Amino acid sequence: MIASEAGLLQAPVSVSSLLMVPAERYEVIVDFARYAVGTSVVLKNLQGGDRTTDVMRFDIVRDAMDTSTVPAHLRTIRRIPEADATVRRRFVFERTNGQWVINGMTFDPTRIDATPRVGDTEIWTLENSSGGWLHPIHLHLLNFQVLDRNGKPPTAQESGWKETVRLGPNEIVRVIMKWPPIPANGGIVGAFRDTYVFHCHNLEHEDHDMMLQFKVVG
Ligand SMILES: [Cu+2]
Repeated sequence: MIASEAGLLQAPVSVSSLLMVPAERYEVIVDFARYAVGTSVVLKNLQGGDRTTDVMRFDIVRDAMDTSTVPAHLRTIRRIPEADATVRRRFVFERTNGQWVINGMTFDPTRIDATPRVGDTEIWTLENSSGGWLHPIHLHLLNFQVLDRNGKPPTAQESGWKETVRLGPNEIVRVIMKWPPIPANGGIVGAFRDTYVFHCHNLEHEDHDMMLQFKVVG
């Protein structure tokens, strides 16, 4: 595995399976060299039950030479220091009174739920207190880093730049982000200082307004 939603990882991670939730994207390099011609390799969805178990089949039909290698170092990712954070926010994702809510609220286009300031570093604590449900949390506008998951550092798979994070049943995930600094040319400041949403990316949850919005100010 070499990349997550927002680009390359610092180093490749060797995996035989990946835990993925809706809206997450991972990039992988598959080495078929070990398989003989005539072999079929099937990419499986291990959580698909009997509906979507087989995702994709690769038929090994010929020999070919590939001299490429995967670099041991892909890019340098500077971890955002936790000490840089000056603002902390907490969002609780749950099901209440038959509705999917964040901090007890559903989406309201006339309400601003957070006003991060340009240049600030923030830590968001995402809590899933309604056991049994998994919520993929997706932020618009910017990429973040996973600070910890249930108090433990992120796995290598989750250690790159992200814009969607898995929030499993009864989990607490902290993410850290730096709000876009004012760019030198000033040209896109206006675009930053605007209203954006963040939401659960389960379609049936987001379609029932499990979404809040923030307005970037400053
Ligand atoms: Cu959800």
